[in-house]
Amino acid sequence: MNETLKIAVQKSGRLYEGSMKLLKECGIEVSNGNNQLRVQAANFPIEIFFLRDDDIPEYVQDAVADIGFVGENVVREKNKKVDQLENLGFGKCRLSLAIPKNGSLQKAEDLNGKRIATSYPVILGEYLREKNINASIHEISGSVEIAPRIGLADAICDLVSSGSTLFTNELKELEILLRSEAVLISNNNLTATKKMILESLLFRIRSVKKAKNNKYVLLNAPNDKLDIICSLLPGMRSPTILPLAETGWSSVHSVISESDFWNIIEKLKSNGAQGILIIPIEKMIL
Ligand code: PRT
Ligand code: ZN
Repeated sequence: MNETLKIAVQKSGRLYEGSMKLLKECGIEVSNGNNQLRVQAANFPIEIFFLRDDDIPEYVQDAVADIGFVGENVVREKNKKVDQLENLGFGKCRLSLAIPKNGSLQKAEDLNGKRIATSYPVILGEYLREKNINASIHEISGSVEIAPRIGLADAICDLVSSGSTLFTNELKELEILLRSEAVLISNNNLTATKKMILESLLFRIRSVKKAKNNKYVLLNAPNDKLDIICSLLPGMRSPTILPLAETGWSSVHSVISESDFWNIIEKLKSNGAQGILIIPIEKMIL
């Protein structure tokens, strides 16, 4: 039988959708209809294992799976011997210290002698040692945010995304310990064939990510403004310029990065560009 790359993905939870969507965008067809534990992709040599996110780093370290999609927060907390190869652009959150909104605690140093509830004792322990803060860590596995209200802890260290959980529990963020998103981790002893499959998968993932970070822009410009407009549009090489039926006007096509988007659009408009169309890019191969 030909070798396949075994990939561990969260079975259900916040990373499931993003992981499956990314594989789909990479052109990998998977059916997980019957809620199977493992499934073979139809058109790419990978086999997907659906697991609890906490177990993924260990399974990848022990070569039960070859690679995995998992939150960087879990990778850091579990501290297994795996290679972290690529940020995946979803599952974004931060691991933060939070304190009661109207309590006596004001700053990190006030946590000396206090109790902090968390599911991340390793990362929190490192932080406290580094800052020379002598607080006790209470490890709990869920609903960390209620710990101060029920008198179990004075502060918490938990994942935050929108901040609404902190808000409804009358807590406020004090400090960010880690910014996290889903990452691709790999066993560090893959066979040559598995490495080749991984390279091919990484190439697809990077093409999808690049496309998401860029937009295709089409606009009309008076010919006497083409120089200035083209200088605002670096593109993949240089912009494409095509004459319009109306004399004295051209159509300009290019690619701009999401981060520059609003800034550039304003400048294009003020330099005479009209009929600007912004189109999402599906894949981008450089
Ligand atoms: O069953 P399994 O063990 O696989 O899942 P799980 O329940 O341990 O994990 P899950 O699905 O909750 O989270 C999986 C991963 O998603 C985490 O390890 C993070 O990498 C990522 N992630 C992104 C988050 C959040 N955002 C997030 N907001 N994980 C958890 N939360 C929780 C947080 O713990 C808190 O309870 O959401 C609440 C805060 O959210 P906001 O929006 O109110 O701030
Ligand atoms: Zn978990």
